[in-house]
Amino acid sequence: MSIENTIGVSVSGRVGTITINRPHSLNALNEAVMLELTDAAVEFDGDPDIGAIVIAGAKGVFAAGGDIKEMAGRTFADLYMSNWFSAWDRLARLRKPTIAAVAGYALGGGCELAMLCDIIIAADDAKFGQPEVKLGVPPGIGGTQRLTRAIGKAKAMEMCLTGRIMDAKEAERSGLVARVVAAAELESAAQGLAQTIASMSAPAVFAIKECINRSYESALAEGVLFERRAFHAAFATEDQKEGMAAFMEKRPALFVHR
Ligand code: CO8
Repeated sequence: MSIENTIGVSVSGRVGTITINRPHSLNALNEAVMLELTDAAVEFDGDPDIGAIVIAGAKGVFAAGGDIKEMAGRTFADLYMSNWFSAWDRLARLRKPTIAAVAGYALGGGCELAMLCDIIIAADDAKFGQPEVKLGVPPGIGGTQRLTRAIGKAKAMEMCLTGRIMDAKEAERSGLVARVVAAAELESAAQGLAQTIASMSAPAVFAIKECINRSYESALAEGVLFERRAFHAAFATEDQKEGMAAFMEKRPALFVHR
């Protein structure tokens, strides 16, 4: 799968994990990471034995952003003609839930990669920021859009316009991350969360992710109607029958993911 082996891939139970592994450059996201990571994620998304995907960084760092050394010499024509960064859109299209396990720096493209995931869990030493302004560029893979939706306009403006770094506590308080854990517990917390999600009915999980994402794209009434139809459709699945029977029979549900 790998071209330069910039990532590690592993499977535990129904969880697929992708670990960015370029510690000499603080896991900076070069083109190889972009292609290898998105390929691996798409592969997990198509694997019926995987129910959730964790994205992490090796050696106590998530990612210190796009690889500045790789991109410094590129021209407008290079980026425009290759539609550079568009491969990241593949992550936004995954149907399975993705969890970013963020330790240390999540800067620039690293913060944007975390925000491309459905849930961010942070170690207490995590640091989030969009410092691109200091390099003379705006964020490039959704930072101005997703950060604004996550933490609101005032804080997103402040962070993107100054490059200020936000610590884990502030990120949790601001709604950017779901939970902060001790750094030593990050991996087990992210795996535990992913295993819990992966044990649920996959059709229900897919529908919930679609419905929540729809809330960003639609008016409230349209979103509520979309959710109602998803609820109706769940009654066509075996898992709905099993889940409700298990409740009434006072036993754990055994989902078959269809
Ligand atoms: N790109 C390339 N190399 C990097 C990057 C980076 N983003 N970040 C760190 N490195 C390298 C350093 O150059 C250094 O290498 P060397 O030892 O060869 O000099 C090594 O990693 C260690 O870094 P430092 O010595 O700087 O470590 P410090 O602990 O002193 O500082 C910081 C850590 C604060 C994280 C600092 O390294 C830093 O500011 N890094 C840059 C952060 C940044 O500006 N990020 C935004 C980049 S632009 C972007 O993300 C746009 C989106 C692109 C998406 C691309 C997808 C393909």
